[in-house]
Amino acid sequence: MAFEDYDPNAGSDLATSVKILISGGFGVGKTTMVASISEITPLRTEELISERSVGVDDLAGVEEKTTTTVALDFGRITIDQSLVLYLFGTPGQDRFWFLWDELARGALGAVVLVDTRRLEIAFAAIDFFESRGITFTVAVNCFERAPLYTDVEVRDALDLDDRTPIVFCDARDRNSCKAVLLTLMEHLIARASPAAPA
Ligand SMILES: Nc1nc2c(ncn2[C@@H]2O[C@H](COP(=O)(O)OP(=O)(O)OP(=O)(O)O)[C@@H](O)[C@H]2O)c(=O)[nH]1
Ligand SMILES: [Mg+2]
Repeated sequence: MAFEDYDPNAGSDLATSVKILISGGFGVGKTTMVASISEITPLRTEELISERSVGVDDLAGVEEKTTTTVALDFGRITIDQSLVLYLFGTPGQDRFWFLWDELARGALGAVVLVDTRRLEIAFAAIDFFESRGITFTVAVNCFERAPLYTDVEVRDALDLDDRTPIVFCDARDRNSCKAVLLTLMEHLIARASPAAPA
């Protein structure tokens, strides 16, 4: 269902289900975010990063990482009795890009998680959503050793338009992840309102 068609007072007892993607580059915290926020045990498709990944996966900046998502993460969060979000975490590595089109099918919106130590790996996800007209919010996952930038600096570095919200979060913290999703939902509502610029 398109967001414009969503009517919380449609007279049905059934909640509306909305598909949201949690995306971004390799090792930015996508699986962590889905696990933090999901009210069901999340489905994960993690595989060990093996010696065979050497030269294939770029581990620079995330050397301590031992597993990686090879298909998707899946979780669910109930916003209220009329709205349930289904969360799909994308794989982060280039070699799983072919899955993104399938995962994005029917998605209402997306979160692009970024790590300020490796901002440039966010471009692929941003380009993907911009080119498909999928509304997204950027969430900076604040790793301890990552440089601190203001939202203005992040917007500038990622060449984002003024309307795309940027939020700072800790992917390990449920309330922080909830705030990210609420920002995305508010952005989707603003985009869908008749007064919103095209
Ligand atoms: N310090 C800190 N560590 C984090 C945070 N978020 C995630 N991590 C850690 O960073 C590592 C990468 O997190 P994942 O959630 O696997 O990242 P991902 O984006 O799903 O990775 P891929 O699926 O391989 O692309 C894990 O070891 C997490 O425990 C955070 O906010 N702070
Ligand atoms: Mg993952």
